[in-house]
Amino acid sequence: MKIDFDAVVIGAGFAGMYMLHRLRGLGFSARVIEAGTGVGGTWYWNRYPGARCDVESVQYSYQFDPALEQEWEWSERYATQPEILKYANHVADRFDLRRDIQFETRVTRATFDESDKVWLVETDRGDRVLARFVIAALGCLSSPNTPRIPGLADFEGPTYHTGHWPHEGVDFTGKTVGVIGTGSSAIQSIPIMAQQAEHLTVFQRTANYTIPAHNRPLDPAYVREVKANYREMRKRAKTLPAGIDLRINMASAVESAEEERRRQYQERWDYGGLGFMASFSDLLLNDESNKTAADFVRGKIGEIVKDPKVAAALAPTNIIGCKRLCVDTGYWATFNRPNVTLVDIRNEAIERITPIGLRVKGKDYTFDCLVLATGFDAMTGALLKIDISGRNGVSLKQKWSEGPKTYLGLTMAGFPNLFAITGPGSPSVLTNMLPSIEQHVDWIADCLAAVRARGATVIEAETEAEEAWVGHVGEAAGNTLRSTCSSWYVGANIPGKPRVFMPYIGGLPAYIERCEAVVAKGYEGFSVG
Ligand code: N01
Repeated sequence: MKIDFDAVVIGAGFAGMYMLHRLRGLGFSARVIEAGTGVGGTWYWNRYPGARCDVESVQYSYQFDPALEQEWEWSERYATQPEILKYANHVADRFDLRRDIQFETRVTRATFDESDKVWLVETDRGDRVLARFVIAALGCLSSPNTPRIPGLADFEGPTYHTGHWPHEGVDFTGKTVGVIGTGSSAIQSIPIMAQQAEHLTVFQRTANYTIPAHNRPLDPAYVREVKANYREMRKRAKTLPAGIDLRINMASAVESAEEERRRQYQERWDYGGLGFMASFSDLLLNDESNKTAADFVRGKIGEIVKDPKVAAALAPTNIIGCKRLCVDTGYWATFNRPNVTLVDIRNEAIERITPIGLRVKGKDYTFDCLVLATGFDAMTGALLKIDISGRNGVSLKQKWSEGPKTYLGLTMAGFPNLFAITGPGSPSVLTNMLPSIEQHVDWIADCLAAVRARGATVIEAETEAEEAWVGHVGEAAGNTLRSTCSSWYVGANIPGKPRVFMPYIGGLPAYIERCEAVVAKGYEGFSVG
């Protein structure tokens, strides 16, 4: 049977772009299929006001090419979405990637043909492409969650989802705006929308923790220093659990004196960013320790927000860091503005969206525009949107009906030659995504080369190896407080989704070691034929 490509890669975000580059380098023919009109993935779609990366720009970048690393100049501590998208486009141009990317095309179905050991990939444009390997580079947070609130279609004004923002931007000047959600996307965009809108009403189901970003232009001397030491910095990052240097303090919060706790928290609050959770090593292991950090942030909210009732409603009650911590610029202070209203809906769901607003607790609110900052069907949503069938016609949907099952977060038993970059069961969203993406891409590229070198055409995870990995992922999750709340990590934001802690929480170094050991043992846990 004649195949069209050695590999089809789905998605042209940072994962798909680097995958294409590696495949080409190994002499494999490849086609990337991308739904958008351009590269960039997350940074192509999430164009809401204030969108930024909460990992510092010098760390949130590719490391596979030292020249690229040296030539690119980031302008701020935390890069904006437009700057990251510019970087993605620069990479696409520099490595001449576009000629193998088919844009504005969505993969709708992928079917494994057992007799010929090939995948038939079909698209919404009617393409039928035969490929030996399929690599899903779909992103972990790329399938927007539009909540099933009655009446949503009846709203007469424009509705915007933060994860699918209009390319031309939105000007809220003179408009009244309702925002549903208070996750990272809302926390980044609310301060900016509030500056534009005549009035902004925020509907908050769960109060959230956020730490100031203290964003600033990058000091050229600091950039020079980073560039001079990039190799060592990257190498060291791989030895840290999240793949980022968050300056982990190995002391325990409960065992430290009150004064020392305050000093640590204040220092990290003043420094800004995700490193707040690294103030002590047991914040996600011990309820009491966690409470000391949560109390500190609650205290800050009380200091910043002038109306005590609003401050109380904004104060989160759950475990800090259980849901992903947010990083903001002026979020709490925004609620001091006369044109911003907080509506606490923790005890009652939104009854319905009306043509001119929404109704909750029997009360009607009106606005011109509705913003859904309601997140994503994380980690599995984008893969399950594609109708994927493996051996014996079993669909991925069937296989994952009780939650995702993978071997190393990379492969699935029963789905030969199919790979997922940063799939469920890998550290992915608990780490700096760029190095995690590169590690997966390199692993897959080396794997394909090894299969070819053996004169084989098929590689497939064994069921026992997969079961053992799924067990290990679950066990690791059970050891932390992170799996204890209703977050998207456990699929709790999507009604009916099986409740399983999806990412691997054992840390990047242990994970990398395991992936390398599998290779060293001749692809242990895989059958190659
Ligand atoms: O989505 P979210 P997000 N009625 O799921 C609420 C990454 N990210 O887009 O918490 C009322 O966090 C929901 O309420 P609840 C980052 O990893 C990164 O903000 O489920 N409310 C919640 O408040 C992040 O964690 C950056 O009770 C409803 C909100 O909507 C992830 O993306 C920037 C509702 C959704 O929050 C997702 O963030 C932005 C309903 N029916 C995002 N349904 C960086 O800086 C949902 N909600 C890199």
